[in-house]
Amino acid sequence: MENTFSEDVLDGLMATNKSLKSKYFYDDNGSRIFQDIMNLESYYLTNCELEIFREQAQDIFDAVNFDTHFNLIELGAGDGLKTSALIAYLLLKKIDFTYIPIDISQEANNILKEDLLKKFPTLKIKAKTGDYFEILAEMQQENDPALVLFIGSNIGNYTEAAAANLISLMSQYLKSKDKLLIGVDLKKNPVVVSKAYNDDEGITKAFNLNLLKRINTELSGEFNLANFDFYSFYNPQNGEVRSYIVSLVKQTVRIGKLSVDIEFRKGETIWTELSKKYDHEELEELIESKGLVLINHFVDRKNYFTDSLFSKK
Ligand code: AVJ
Repeated sequence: MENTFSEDVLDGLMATNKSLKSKYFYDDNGSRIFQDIMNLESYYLTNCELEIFREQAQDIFDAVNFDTHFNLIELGAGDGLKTSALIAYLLLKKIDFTYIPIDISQEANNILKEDLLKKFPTLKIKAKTGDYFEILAEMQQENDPALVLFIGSNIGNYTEAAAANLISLMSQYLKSKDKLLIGVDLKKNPVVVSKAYNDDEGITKAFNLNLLKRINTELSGEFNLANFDFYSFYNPQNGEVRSYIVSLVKQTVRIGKLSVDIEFRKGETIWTELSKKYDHEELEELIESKGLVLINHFVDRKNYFTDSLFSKK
C-alpha cells in the first residue's frame, strides 16, 4: 500500500535532511498554481511540447503505425492541453481511437472530460480514475493496440532508480503492438533551465510553499509562510534541478494532527522536488534497458524537449 500524506510528511520532516514529496504539490490550489507556471514565459517546457504536438502530429502518428482502432492512454493527463493538439489531428484525419486519460483525481478527470467534449463533441473518451498500473493491467485484456502517453517531463521527478522501476513496469504492461511516447526535457544552456525554475513573479515559490499551506489545512500545521523562502538550482553535470523550501529563521513549528514539533535551524532546507533533464543517449539507455526500442525522437525547433517513441522489443 502507498503511504498517506501524513505518513510521508512525518517521515520527511523528522529526517536529518528534511524533504517533502513533489507529488503532494497537486491539490486543487497547487494544480491552479501549476497552470500559472505553464503560462510563464520562462517555463519553456509546455510551449516546446505543444509545438511538437502541433507541428509533428502526423509524423508521430505515422511512426506509431496503427491501422485499426486503438486506445490513446495518457498517464496523468492534467488539463490535456498538449494532448488536445494530437487529438485534433486524429479527429481531423478521421482516425478511429478512444482517448483514455488516467488520473488519480476524479475531479481533474471530470473537468478534463467536460472540456474536451466541448472542444471535440465526437471524441470517444473513457476517463479512468486510479492507479496507473491497475488501469494498464486492465487495458492488457483489450485486443486493440494502445499508444501510451507519459508526457510533460513527469519522468524528471523520479530519481534514477525510481525512473528505471517505472519504465520497467510500463514495459511489462505494454502489449506486443503497443507504443510508448514519453515527453522529456533535455539538457541545454543551464541559464535557460535555471530560469524556468526561478521566476521573478514568485509563482514557483508559491507552488512550493503551497506544500506548507497544505500541511496547515490538512494536518493542523502552524507554518507561518512569511518565515520561509524558496531556492532552486540546476547542476548541468548531472542534469538535476533541485528545489527547496528554506527556513529564514530558527523556529519550531507544531503540526497538530501529527502531534509533533518540527525544529528548523536558520537557513535549513526542505528538499521538495527533482526535475531531471536528460540527453538523448541517457534516455535511450534508461528505456532500452527495460525491453523497449526507440522508434524516433520528436524534438522542437530549439531542441529543448523531446517526445520519444518506443515500441516493445
Ligand atoms: C510537472 C514535474 C514536469 O518538474 O518541471 C514546474 C513541475 N516544478 N516548476 C517540472 C514543476 C516547478 C514540473 N513537472
